[in-house]
Amino acid sequence: SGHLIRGVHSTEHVCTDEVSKAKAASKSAGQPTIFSKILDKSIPADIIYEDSQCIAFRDVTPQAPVHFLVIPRKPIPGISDVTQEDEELLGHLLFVASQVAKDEKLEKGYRVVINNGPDGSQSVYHLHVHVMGGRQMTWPPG
Ligand code: TR5
Repeated sequence: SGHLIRGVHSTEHVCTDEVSKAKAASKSAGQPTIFSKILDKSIPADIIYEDSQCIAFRDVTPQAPVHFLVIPRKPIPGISDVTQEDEELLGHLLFVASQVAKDEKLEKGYRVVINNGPDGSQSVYHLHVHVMGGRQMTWPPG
C-alpha cells in the first residue's frame, strides 16, 4: 500500500536547473572530481585552511555572504559512502568547520550542510561540508 500512496511521479515536478545538474552529476559518482584538482592545486581555489586531513576553501558560487566548503583529502564520494574507518575524519571535518567559522567571524550563527546523492542535490561527488553564514538562513531548505 506504501507504493500506492507514494505515487509514481510524485517528485518529478521538482526539476529546477540545480536539481537537474545534481541528477546528471550522480552518474559520475566514483570518478575523480574537480575537488581532486583543488586538492592537488592543479586548479586554483581560495583556500582558507588546510591540514594533513582536510582543506577548506570558498565556494565559487556563494549562497551566503560567507560560504566555504570543508573537504577531506581522502576522496570519499559522499556521506553515504563512509565506513567506520572514517569516523574520526568525519569528526575532524566538523571541528574544522567550527574553527574556520570562528575565523570568519560568524558569531551570530551559520548553517552546516552536507548534500548527498541525487535527492540531496549533490553535484560534486567528493564529500564536502558546506558552511554558510553572514545572513539569516531560512527553514526548511529547498
Ligand atoms: O551541490 P553540492 O553539495 O555537491 O555542492 C558543490 C559545491 O561546489 C557547490 O556549492 C558549487 O558552487 C561548489 N563548487 C563547484 C566548483 C567549485 C566550487 N567551489 C569552489 N571552486 C570550484 N571550482 C573551481 N569548480 C567547480 N566546478
